[in-house]
Amino acid sequence: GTLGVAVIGAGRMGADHVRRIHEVTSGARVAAVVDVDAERAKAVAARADGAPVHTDPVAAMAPSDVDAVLIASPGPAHEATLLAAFERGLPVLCEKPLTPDAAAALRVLEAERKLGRRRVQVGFMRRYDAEYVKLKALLNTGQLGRPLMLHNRHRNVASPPGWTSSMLISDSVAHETDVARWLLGHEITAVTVLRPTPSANAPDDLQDPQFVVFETDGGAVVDVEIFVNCGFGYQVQAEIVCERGTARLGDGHALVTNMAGRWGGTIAQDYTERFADAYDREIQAWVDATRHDEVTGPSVWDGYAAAAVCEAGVRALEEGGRVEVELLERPAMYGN
Ligand code: ISE
Repeated sequence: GTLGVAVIGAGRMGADHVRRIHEVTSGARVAAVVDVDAERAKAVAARADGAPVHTDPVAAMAPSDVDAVLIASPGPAHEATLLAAFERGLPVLCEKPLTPDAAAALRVLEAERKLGRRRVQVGFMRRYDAEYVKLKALLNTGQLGRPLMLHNRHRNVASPPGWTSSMLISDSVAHETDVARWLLGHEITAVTVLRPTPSANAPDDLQDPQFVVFETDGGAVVDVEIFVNCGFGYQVQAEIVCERGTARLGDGHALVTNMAGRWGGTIAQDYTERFADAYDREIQAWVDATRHDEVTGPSVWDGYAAAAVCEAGVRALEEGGRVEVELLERPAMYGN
């Protein structure tokens, strides 16, 4: 039968996934919608044939028609929900960040290791974006030669209320930690953060933009411009520089128009738009694998590595200078 998914968290991402599972994904149905705000959960569930609503994730996992859990609550709530899902033997898709810090990620990793098998796919959706997939495939052919540098630009229109300077790293640059590790096949060993004078359009006291530099164990250097109040659009761009050539994505000139003496295109305004196809493929891949009792995609190890890099990044932001990343040895269960 179809996979009954309890969606935990009915905020922007949770609501989008409920819509997706209901309308786009095949082989899955929304079995529950959970939010601390019951009204919000109800409103979102109404768009999925009025799926059952809960305020407690653990209660939502109990019914026998719940086969899997999609966690889209705020990062600090992930750990408890993950551990509860493990106890019930339920497979999980967990939105990024897996956890806010490396110590919590390690606890999740230890708990999954005790199960003796992977149960979690982490929501690093860029790995499912058509352009990133093509770039990864090109790198795998070896035609470009050895990667030397990866330049990234990551821009949001505006930061949500209450956004802090460290969240630019732990919430936004988290994506580039994963992209860099995945594209290069390296671990990140050190982080440095430079701080341009903040934009006048950023909220008071927010260090925005930031310029983040990673060093990797394969000798590559990665830079990330993170700018979350750029005002004009949602942009994610990357250029990899290799020994025999370069490749670049995210220029977004899929549709070019000519009108009134100008040529141009449009810029997406947020991630649910820019990465809509990636999210569709990500959730479909998770549902397909889960129905075959398999787990694919970004792992708890990847979530842990991202958390460790981001933690070093936040220290580099706050204290200045270069901060090294301390990673455990990768357990065999997570491949190499
Ligand atoms: C948000 O949580 C995301 O995951 C988006 O992809 C990212 O662009 C944004 O900066 C984050 O806040």
